[in-house]
Formats: sequence, C-alpha cells, structure tokens
Amino acid sequence: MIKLINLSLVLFIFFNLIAFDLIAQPNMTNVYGRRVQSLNGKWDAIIDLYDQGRKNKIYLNKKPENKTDFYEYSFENGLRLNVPSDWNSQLPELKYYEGTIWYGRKFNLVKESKERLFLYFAAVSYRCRIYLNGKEIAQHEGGFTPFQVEITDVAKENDNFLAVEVNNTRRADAIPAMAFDWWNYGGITRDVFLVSTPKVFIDDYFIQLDKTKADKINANVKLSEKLAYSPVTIEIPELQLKQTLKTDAQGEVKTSFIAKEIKHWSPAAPKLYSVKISTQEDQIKEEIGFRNIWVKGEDIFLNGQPIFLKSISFHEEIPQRKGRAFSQADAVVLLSEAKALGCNMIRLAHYPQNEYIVRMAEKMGFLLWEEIPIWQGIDFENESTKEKAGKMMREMVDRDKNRCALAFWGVANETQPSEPRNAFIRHLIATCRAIDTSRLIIAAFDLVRFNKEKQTFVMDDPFTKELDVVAVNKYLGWYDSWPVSPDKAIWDVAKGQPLIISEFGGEALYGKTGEKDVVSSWSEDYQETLYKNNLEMFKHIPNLRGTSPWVLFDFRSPFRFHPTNQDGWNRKGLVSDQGYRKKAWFLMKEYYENK
Ligand code: GCB
Repeated sequence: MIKLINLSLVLFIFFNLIAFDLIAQPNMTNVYGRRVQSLNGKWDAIIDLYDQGRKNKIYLNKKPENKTDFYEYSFENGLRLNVPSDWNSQLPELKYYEGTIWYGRKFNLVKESKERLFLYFAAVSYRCRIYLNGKEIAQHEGGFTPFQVEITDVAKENDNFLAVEVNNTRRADAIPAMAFDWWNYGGITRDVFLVSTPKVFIDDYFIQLDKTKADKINANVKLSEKLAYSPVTIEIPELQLKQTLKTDAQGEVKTSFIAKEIKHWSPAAPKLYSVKISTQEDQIKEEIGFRNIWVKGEDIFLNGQPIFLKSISFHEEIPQRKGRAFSQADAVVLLSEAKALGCNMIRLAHYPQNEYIVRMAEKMGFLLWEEIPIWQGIDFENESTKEKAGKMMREMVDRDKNRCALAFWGVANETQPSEPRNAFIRHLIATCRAIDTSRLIIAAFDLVRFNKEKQTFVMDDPFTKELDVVAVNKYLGWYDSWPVSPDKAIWDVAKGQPLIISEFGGEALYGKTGEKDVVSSWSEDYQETLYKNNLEMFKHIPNLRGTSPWVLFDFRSPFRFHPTNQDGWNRKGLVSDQGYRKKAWFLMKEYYENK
C-alpha cells in the first residue's frame, strides 16, 4: 500500500515537472526591436471539434511509408488559414466555432552556431500547445498576452514542422469565463516570429522617468544569464546621455540619469527619444518617452499639471471585417477615429490589445488604460484562476512597461465585494507592483446606486481605497432610468479620490430615427438625448477627472440578440459597424473640445 502511494506520488511529481517545464518561458523585452524572421502568412489547418488530434499525434505530420501504412489526417491540401487572424472571420462555418483547430506550417532557417533561437507568439486565443518537429515544446493559456519558447536545440536548418493546437472553448475557470460581451475569437490572432539572439543577450530593461523627479530617468537592464562584470552601455544620444556599467552577480545593472533638457511626453506633444542599449554581443534600440503621472487628493497630475482624461474605449476589432484587429494598418484605423473625437486617452477594453495599437497610440499622443479580462463572472475562489490572472498581469505589465503612454493598469471590471474577490485583486496589484510601482492602479465598478434619503448617488465598496483612481460604469438612461433629472443628479462617490466615469452610453442603430425620449426606439435621436443628459450630470460630480463613453465602434457580441436592432452587435458605438458617425459622436466631440 505504502509502496503504491509512493509510486503515485513520484508519478504525480514527475508529470507535474514535465508540465511545468512546458509552460512558456518569461518573455524577452521588445521583440519588435530584435532580429526576427516572420512566420506570418498562410498556415495549413485541421478542424478538430472532438479533440482527437492529440491522441492521434497528428503533430507528427506522418506520411505513409509502406503498403499497409495510412493516416487519417493530413495538413497538406486542406484548409488554409491566415496568421495572424481569428478563424471566425475566415470561413462562414467558423463564425461561432468554439473548440480546437490545429495549425501547421514548415519553415527553414539559417542557423548560426553563436546564436540562440526563440519562437514568439504575440497572442493565441485562448489556450494552446506548441509542437516542433514532433515534440511538444510549450503550452500557454490566455488569449491576449505574448509568450516565447527557446528552440535553439530543437530547430533544424531545413524542413522544420511547427504545429499549434489552439482551443477557444469557454470555461468557468478561464479569464474571461463563460459569458462576456464580445466575440470569442479563436486562433493565432497576432504575429508569430522566430527571434535570433546572441548566446548572452539583453533580456529585459525598464527605462522610464522617475515618478516624482521631472529630470531623473531610471534605468534597469538585465542580461539573459547571471553574468557578473559584463559591461552594459545605455545611451540617449539626443540628450547626450551615456553610461557604461558592469553587471552585478544577477547579470543586472541599475542606474539613473539626470536630464535637465528633457522634453516630457504628453498627449499634446508626444515626444519620444531613441534609446540604445548595448553589450559586447548584443544591441537593442527603442523609442521611449518620458513623463510622470501621479495622484494628489482628487486630482491626477501629468508632468506636474492637473489633467482631465478625455477617454474612449474600443475592442480589438475591425467592425467592417467582422474580425480581430492585428496589424499596424488596423491600429491606424482604430486610433484615427479616437483622435478625431478629441480624445487624450484610450481605455483598451477589456484585455491587452496588440502592440501595434499600444505603440501607435503612444506616437499619436494617447494615454492608455490597459487591463486583463477580469470581466464579471470570474471564479475568484479558484486558486488556479488566481494564479492564471497573476501570470496574465505579469505578461501585460512586462510587455508594456517601457511605454510612457501607459498610465493605468486596470485590475478588474464590474466585480462584487467579497473576501475572495479582494484577495484575488490584491494578488494582481502585488504582481503588478513587483514589476512597476510607477503607474496608477484602477478598477471599474458598477455599484453606484441612488440613495433616496440623501437624494445622492453613492457607492459602497471599501476596496476602492486600495486603488489610486476609482472608475465607475453607469448606464443612466439605458439600463437604469433616471431617479432625478440630470441637472439634480448629485454624486458622492469615492470622495477624496479621483473618479473616472469609465462607461456610459446606450444603443442606437445607425440611420434609425425615432422619438428622442423613447429608449426602445434604438434611434440615434434617443442616443443623443442620453448623451446630453449624462454630460449634464457630469457637472455635478465634484471629483470627476475623466470620462470614457462606451464605446467608439459598434462591436460584435453573441450577448446581443435583438433580431432587427442588434443582430449579434452591441450597438452602443458612437460609430456604426460600417464606419459612420452617429449623432451622439458630434455631441461628445463638442464636449471634449470644450474640456
Ligand atoms: C458593461 C461592460 C461592457 C459591456 C457594456 C454593455 O458594463 O463593462 O463590457 O459591453 O457594459 O454594453 O452593456
């Protein structure tokens, strides 16, 4: 008996070690600034609704070798899918598909003996296993953050076969969980690269302006190996700053620069500096901006000046294509419309969006709020869900910590008070703080209610005190009817802290006219009234420091099944699915112009 228990214990530890080994490794910083070979393009694909592929080892990609051999699959001459892209928008029969699809492709490479090679996936939605030349080499869960795996020893010069098993089945322990108000796009939705590095390379760096000192730049650089006394040079040529330092026993250098002549980044003047980091073997370049942001009392200060956040949200979706946004060109489409509206900030809803969007937003002068998809219905009591969320947070903060546009890390959207929820969110805040203490922590709540005795809007959730900035989603005139007229709507919410209205709005089918006071008219006229009323109410929120209407574009969502007005779309967009501006867009633009 004891022997049996021991054996199962040994087996348990053994299999867990194997599984642990396969979890994708921490990501190197700034893959887009490195030497890469793109693996984007057409990939072969196999739909595997009943999950038979793994047990049949189809990743071996075998071909019959003798008269009795046969295989009931082939990656060749079948379905072909674009990478990057979701699968749902590529074939009518994949529109609602939730399950497994296998992707396969061959590639060759030039192998230098002094180099290391990594496979980098900017995002795969939602969970995946990676197989190279018949061997499983990595697993990843989470549809919106990148991962990498070293393949130096597994890759050959010619005829590598790469298979990716992708699954987007919704699960109660996943993030997001079973139901959410956007499309459950599956697939290899972002870039895939082969990254070459020297043996010892610049693995990570964090270079940003000091949180409080306007002329002090802090810089940390970490090598891929724990190599001491290795010289690392950090340069900002335009500011005539340069230092060469020796690494400590951890292979790290930490330093700071005083830059009296620095021009701070801001939405009005999004100045970026070219920064160069080099070692004897490696070199990497980046465009980095310098600004600081902090909270004092009820105000938010950017570079020492109080700021009002004129924000907007969008999903990572091109409505006209009915699919995920993934390219630089897509980023321009989405962000240009936010620019035209007069925004100085984007709330990237509800998950980390691709790096083209983040980097382009920084260049165009938008502050950013980035969040992981902790969206209603998360299993806060599940330890493994908590671990997963922490990992997502780490992957997001690590990817974007050098982007000065990043002002807010979002830790939750619409959660209800409970001890497990508090512990869960505290874990996310601690995970974030372990990497970055300079950004503001924010969460969006939907608990504001009208207190009849006080004739005031109030919110009870003591957790708000643990945040730098409090945000509220409130749909007055849509989900909630007005308990008082908008000019009498007094707010007493998160007193002593800055407050952002992170969502408000209502649905309108583009081109539909109707009675301007009837919600169910689904008309642009009613949506305009709703905006008028909310903008009036905002005058009575003393600590209001920003607004973010929901939402810039109509977006696809199976949540929305009114046959004529919605038809699988959330119609709260200020811009229609065809790219036309609705009446409320112009009202919002005027509001932002005058702010
Ligand atoms: C919300 C959610 C957002 C939804 C929106 C709506 O509160 O945060 O994801 O899409 O409401 O349209 O109901």
